[in-house]
Amino acid sequence: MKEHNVSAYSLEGKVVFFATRNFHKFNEARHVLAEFKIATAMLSVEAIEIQNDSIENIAKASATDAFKKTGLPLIVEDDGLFIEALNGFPGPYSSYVYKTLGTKGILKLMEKIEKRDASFHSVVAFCSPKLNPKTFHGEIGGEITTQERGDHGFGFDPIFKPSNNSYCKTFAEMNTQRKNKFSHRAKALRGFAKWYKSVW
Ligand code: ITT
Repeated sequence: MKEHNVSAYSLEGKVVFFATRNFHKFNEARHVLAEFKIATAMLSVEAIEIQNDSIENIAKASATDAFKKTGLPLIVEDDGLFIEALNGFPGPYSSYVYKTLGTKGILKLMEKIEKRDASFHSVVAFCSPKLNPKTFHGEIGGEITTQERGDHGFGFDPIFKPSNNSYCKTFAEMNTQRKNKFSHRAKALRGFAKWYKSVW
């Protein structure tokens, strides 16, 4: 599917509000949800991001806060990059670490480390007047490369290579459609979409 083909008009009238300030996340999500004939609307709301060891708790708190601020049923999606050799760091602190150390800082931390296994985790939290936040998980294993590769995507994409792609590419060397075949976010969103279509 071409990016510009995803339009609310071609879908079946189901619209999901996605509270995020990250356009890349929204763009990936709208393609995944379109597979289920669900349109996605980006709500650029500043939702609270609590400090917590669990990205599930962070996603639930953000979804509840965004729902209180907007009154709309919505999803929030929170992610973490977990690097095995660093005992799961940055994990729930990925956002802060990206802003402070960035991809170059992570590569520096890993300079002498040979075992480079890592995983990306995603939690989608749905909040509505009818139920407490409901969550859906997605995960992809891979490794941290030794240098940045690729111009697509965002965040840690240039240094993360998912393990189950025969192309040996980083996420930043893939377009949105290919990344959506593997990604933590796409997996969590597909779980959400199946549930959403069955109950709404
Ligand atoms: P929100 O407004 O939705 O909270 P965010 O950019 O703060 O967007 P997260 O807290 O969910 O995003 O993500 C934590 C960090 O991990 C953040 O720095 C992202 O850039 C990075 N990240 C998340 N998903 C990623 C992905 O698919 N590829 C690369 N980096 C990602």
